[in-house]
Amino acid sequence: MQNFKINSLEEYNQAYQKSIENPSKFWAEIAENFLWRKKWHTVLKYDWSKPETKWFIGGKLNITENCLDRHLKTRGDKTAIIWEPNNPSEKAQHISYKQLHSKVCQFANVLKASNVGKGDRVCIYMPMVVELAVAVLACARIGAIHSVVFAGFSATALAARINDASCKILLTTDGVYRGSKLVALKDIADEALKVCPSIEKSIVYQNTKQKVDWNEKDVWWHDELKKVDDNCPAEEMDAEDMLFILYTSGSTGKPKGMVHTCGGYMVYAAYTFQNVFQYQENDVYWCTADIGWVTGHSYIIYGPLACGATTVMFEGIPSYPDYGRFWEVCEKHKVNQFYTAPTAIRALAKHPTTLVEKYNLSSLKVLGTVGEPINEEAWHWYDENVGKKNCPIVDTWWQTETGGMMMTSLAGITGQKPAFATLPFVGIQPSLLDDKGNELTEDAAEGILAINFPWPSLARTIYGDHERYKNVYFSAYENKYFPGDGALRDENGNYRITGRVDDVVIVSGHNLGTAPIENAIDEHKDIVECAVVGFPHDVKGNALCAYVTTYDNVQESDNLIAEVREIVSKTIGPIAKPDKIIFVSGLPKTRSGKIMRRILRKIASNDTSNLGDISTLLNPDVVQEIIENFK
Ligand code: 6R9
Repeated sequence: MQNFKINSLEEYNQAYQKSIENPSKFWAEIAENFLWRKKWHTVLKYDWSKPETKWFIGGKLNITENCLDRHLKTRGDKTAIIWEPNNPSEKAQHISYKQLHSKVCQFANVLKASNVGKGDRVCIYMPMVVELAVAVLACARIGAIHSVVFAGFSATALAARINDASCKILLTTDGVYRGSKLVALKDIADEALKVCPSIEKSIVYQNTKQKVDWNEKDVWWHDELKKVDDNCPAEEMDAEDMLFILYTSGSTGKPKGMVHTCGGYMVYAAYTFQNVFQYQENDVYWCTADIGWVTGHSYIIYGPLACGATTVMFEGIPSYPDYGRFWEVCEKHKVNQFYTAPTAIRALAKHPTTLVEKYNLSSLKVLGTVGEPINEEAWHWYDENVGKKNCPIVDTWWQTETGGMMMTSLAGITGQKPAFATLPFVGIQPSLLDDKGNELTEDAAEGILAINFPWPSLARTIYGDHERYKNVYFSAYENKYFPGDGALRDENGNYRITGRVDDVVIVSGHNLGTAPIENAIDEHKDIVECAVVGFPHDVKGNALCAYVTTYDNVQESDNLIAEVREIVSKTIGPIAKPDKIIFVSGLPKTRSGKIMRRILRKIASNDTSNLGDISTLLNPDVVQEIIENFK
């Protein structure tokens, strides 16, 4: 275990102070806890007018030596990954650090034999099987750059990502089970590869053993493994060499390939993991995200493994075979830290609590959430039913671009406040700005969130488009990173994320963040979740429209509409009362569970001619229904 654990509020305050007063000295001390082939000569150099950020300059390392090799002596037989299958009647797998090391080295040799070397891009389009983690680490082992594409994406989305990075190899599987559904993943990959000339080979892992078409470039994973051994020395990487590309969609335009580098990313992912979750040596940690998202990269693979943790990888979904599955898995593997998304919590809270009570959750010590603002009702449900009011909840605000958690409490160390991400993590210097970019210096304030100083895991560029990187993140305000979120700060310095800045609606001259309004509506006992958007209004400039989903047995009535308006009026003020309240059976969501307000805005504005690409939605069918309901 590294020697950088923060054990008390006082230690957090000291670490924070130090990280602000002398960032280079502070991060150098943290970085000492890792295995470097060669030490850096300069800790940090940055110029955000270019923008350019470099950490641990001159340092040489390989992240897999930090995640695997260095644990072999002390934790060789410790379980690195617990793999829990989609089907609960199948057996879970426990993969030790030794076994994982061997698997990674062997597959790294397969990549090498396939003519993949340092700097080559490898696209990984695989479901949550152990081999996905192996593939990611095998790339890192030889210095190839992995680009994981979520296995729920369409052929068009996959092809666009492969082509953007000119990937040389595709790693995929024959099929995948999602709940009771069997998805022919290779068919989708085949479709994509028709328009991907850079791909030389497609290595197919046999997962479901379903029948597949076979093409010239295809080889079986298991056949390739037979040709190589498991001896593969790690490639020496520069701290600033690329580790991976991960695409994030943003609200408009083509997906951005965020580039993360080896040294800073590793240091920050591990340091946040250790301290936010307060991980202890024999704990079992479970993050329910898919490795296709940044949360899976940083907090299923790299962060936990760099800390020698036991990390659970779940192949299934929260609703299969029923809505008690998460808790069944927590009981089965005696999970200590559990990290999930508000969308999952709200979906689970819709079902009887007997599904939670059925299981023994006494192993749980820490709960976490990420991905969206969590509304207070969901927060309390999580706290009471899952944590039994005995587990601190870490509400972690961060982004694909930031590589690691930015604003969060440290479990049991710093305080918590429902719906607040709370404090900046060590080394993070946030500020709130008004529309003109002036810093709001009062203790309590609300505005646009910006970050004033670099931290080690900031994405260094957008692959192939540095200009866009500059425009999106560093042009809005001079010398500041602009994450695109709004926030408010209470008098104790706790931050609450109020939603994407694009979602701020100006009603009769008042700036209204959508998250607090949604939070108020969600408080109503009949409402499961909601999304609030603005639409043009003759008098007010903009008015608000709330799309709401209700519990199954609830009658949609004028009374309910009045109550919803009243609850907003009471909590936020009459100005925030929605003009329109539309009942829907579901909200359009991205595959990672984020509500697509862009689509809802268009519908509310009666502008449904061009809704953009809705094929990547989790539930595209719901869009037509909402349009119908709106009329
Ligand atoms: C890690 C991840 C980033 C955006 C981010 C913000 C929203 C994430 C949040 C949160 C409020 C939290 N977000 N965590 N909002 N509270 N705890 O989700 O990355 O997929 O890139 O999304 O998600 O709006 O800007 P990514």
